Amino acid sequence: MTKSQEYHISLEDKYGAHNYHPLPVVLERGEGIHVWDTDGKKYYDFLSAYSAVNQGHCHPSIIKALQEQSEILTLTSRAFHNNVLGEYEKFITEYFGYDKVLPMNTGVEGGETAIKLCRKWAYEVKKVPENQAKIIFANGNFWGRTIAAVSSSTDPDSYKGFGPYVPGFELIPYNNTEALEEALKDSNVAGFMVEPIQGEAGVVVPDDGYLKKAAELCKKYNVLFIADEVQTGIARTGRLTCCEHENIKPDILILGKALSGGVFPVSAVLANDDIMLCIKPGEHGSTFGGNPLACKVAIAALQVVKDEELAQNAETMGQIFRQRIGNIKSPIIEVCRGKGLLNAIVIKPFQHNNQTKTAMDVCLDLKENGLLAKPTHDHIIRFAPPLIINEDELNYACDIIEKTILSYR
Ligand code: IF1
Repeated sequence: MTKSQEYHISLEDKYGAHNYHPLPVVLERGEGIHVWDTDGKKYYDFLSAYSAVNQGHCHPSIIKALQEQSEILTLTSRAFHNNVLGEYEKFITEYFGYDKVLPMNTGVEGGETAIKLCRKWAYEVKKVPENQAKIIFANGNFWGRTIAAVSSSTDPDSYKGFGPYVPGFELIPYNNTEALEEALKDSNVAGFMVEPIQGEAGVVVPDDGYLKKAAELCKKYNVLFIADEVQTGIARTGRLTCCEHENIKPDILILGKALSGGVFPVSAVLANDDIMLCIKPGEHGSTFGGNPLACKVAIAALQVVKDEELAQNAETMGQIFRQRIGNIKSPIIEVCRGKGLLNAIVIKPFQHNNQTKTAMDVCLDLKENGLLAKPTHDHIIRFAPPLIINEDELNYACDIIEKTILSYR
């Protein structure tokens, strides 16, 4: 650790809340799939800011959109119309195939918006008695840090010490359609909100057909199927949305993160009129939601996904990644799993130089070898590079991972 890096970290330590424990690296530049630290060391970014920079760091056309609009009009609030919002709403609703979008800023605001929309629909359309609407979540879910989000969490690190919790949330096992059907029999259930692949839980991929069956059950019991695609969306798993792997269209689709290419906080909730119009003027909003700057950035970010065929690349590169990592002959890798370029390895804790090594230790060694990744929980390492990565770069990164894993022999 150089003096310069120690200085930057000391400022964060003294003046910033201690709500994170970052890897000991201080970044100062990002371009494409690479980031550089303050000493000029270059890294492969295999976290992509938790899948927010799918298009690569500082993508030129997204930055251009940001620069141009930032000199014209950045924010009007929704008290007035502007000449950008409608253009963006038309673009994104046609892009994903929904009647309407409710624009917000962060992923968790998207989740909150989806829950409010679902409850409103329950009272106005399904005729659930007032204040009795229930939303079903899966064990292991993660959709942010608000009180509602942690109220649905099964991870003590997320919810402990933040009660009392939001009522009307029920939990069932993930990847279990029998448990889901049992829960849906309650006529007060309004929605089932689920990640098509659970990111924070450790890239937990459900069985083929789970999502399709879940969507069918929701239809059967007149319950809204809400897909949290904040992390799995925007081409990350090898399709534009992860739900597309099973040809399902959620009643409510939540997007965030790479919707802006990591350039600006932009999230969106998409639904058709019969659901979206349950929220009337003045019943929901946000100061920055749908601001002209965010709209122009999001249009550019989505255009990049299409023009550079990022979903197709994620699919192809993901297969190579899982094949390469799956072939590493090492007793410490339990499994390599994922879809597209959202993958993870499960590490068996192991002894090395008379020390018990965990996923964090492996990430520290990966960093020394020029690749940045972060563990989720003690024994899982998520690998999620920008979707623009090409085959040579991917193989070079896999060489780094292989060299690091084999160094523990
Ligand atoms: C942190 C995790 C990932 C998300 C899904 C909604 C949101 C997220 C599926 C909320 C956000 C971020 C939050 C960030 C780290 C990161 C994360 F490790 F926390 F769980 F990606 F897996 N739905 N995930 O993954 O979006 O409000 O953050 O824009 O809080 O540490 P947000």
